[in-house]
Amino acid sequence: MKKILVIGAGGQIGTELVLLLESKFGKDAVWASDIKEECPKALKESNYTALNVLDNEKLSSIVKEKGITDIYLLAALLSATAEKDPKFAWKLNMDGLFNVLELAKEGHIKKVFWPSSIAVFGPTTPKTNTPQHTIMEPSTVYGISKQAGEQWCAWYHEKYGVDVRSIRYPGLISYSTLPGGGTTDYAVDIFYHAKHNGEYTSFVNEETTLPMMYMDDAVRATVELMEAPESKIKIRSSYNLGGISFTPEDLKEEIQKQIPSFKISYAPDFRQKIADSWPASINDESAQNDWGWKHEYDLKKLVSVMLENVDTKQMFDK
Ligand code: AKB
Repeated sequence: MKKILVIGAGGQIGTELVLLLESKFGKDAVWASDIKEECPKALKESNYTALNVLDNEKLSSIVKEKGITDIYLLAALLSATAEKDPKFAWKLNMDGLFNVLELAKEGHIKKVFWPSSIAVFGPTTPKTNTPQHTIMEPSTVYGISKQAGEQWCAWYHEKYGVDVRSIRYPGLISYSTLPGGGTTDYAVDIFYHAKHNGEYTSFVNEETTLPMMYMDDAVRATVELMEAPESKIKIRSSYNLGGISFTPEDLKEEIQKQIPSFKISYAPDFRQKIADSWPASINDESAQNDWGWKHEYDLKKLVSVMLENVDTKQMFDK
C-alpha cells in the first residue's frame, strides 16, 4: 500500500502538494512533515509529524514505523537565502538528499521525488528556449547544490536502481503560503502589494524575463511525474519544465487590467545578478514526450486567480 511522506510540507510547494496527494490517494496515505513541532495551519487537517531531514535517525524511524513507500523531499534553502548562508545551504540541500537516497538504496522506500530548479543553469547557458541538455555553470550556491544533487540522483539510479524522479521548477506562484528566500518571489509579492496599497517596488528590473509557473501546474506535474510508469522516465537527473515567461512589466500590465491605478517602481538588489544568470525561457519537450507534460495556466489566468485569492493579511497583519 502506498504511504507518502512529504518532507518540508509547510513550505510553498509542500502545503499544496500534500492537499493534492490526499485528494488522490486518501488522507491515510499521506504524512506531512516539517521542522516545526507545531503543525502549520494550512495542514491542520492532515497527518503531521515534526521532522528535521538532517536528523537521519528520526527520518529512518518514521519511514519504518509508518511503512513509508514514497518520499517527496522539499526541505531546502532557496537562491537568495542560500547566498547569505552558503555552508548551511549546502548542508541542508545535500545531506537531506543523501539521507533519503540512502533509505531508498537500502530498500526502505520505493520512490523519491526531489526538486531541482532553473538555478542549475548559469550565465553561459543559452538564455532562451534553454534545452534539456546544455551548458550548466551555475553561479549561485543554491544552483551548485541543485546541479550536484541532480548528478547524485542520476548516480544512485544508475548504480543502485533507486527510483528517483525530479523536475527543474521555474519560479512558482501561489497564494496559500508565502514563499521565502527565492529570487522569483517578486512575482508573488507583487500581488499582495497590488491588493494592499496598489503599488510595488520590484527587486529585479523591468527587463528581467524569467520562467514561472502557477502552483496548480507545478504540483500536478510533480504527481504526474511520480505516477508515470517507470519505463517512461528517461531522465534521472531532472526534467526541464517551462511554464510561462514574463517580465515585471508584463505582469504590471496584466494586473492593471484589473487594478488600473496599480504602479510599479524598480530598486534592483543582489537578486538581480541571480536573475540575470538564469534562463528567460525553458524548452520542456523531454517532459512532454516522455511523460506527457502539458501546462495549463497562462499569464491572464494566473493573474486573475492570484488577485482573487491572495489574502493581504498573510503578509501585512503579523
Ligand atoms: C528561487 O527563486 O530561488 C526559486 C527557484 C527558481 O528555484 N524560486
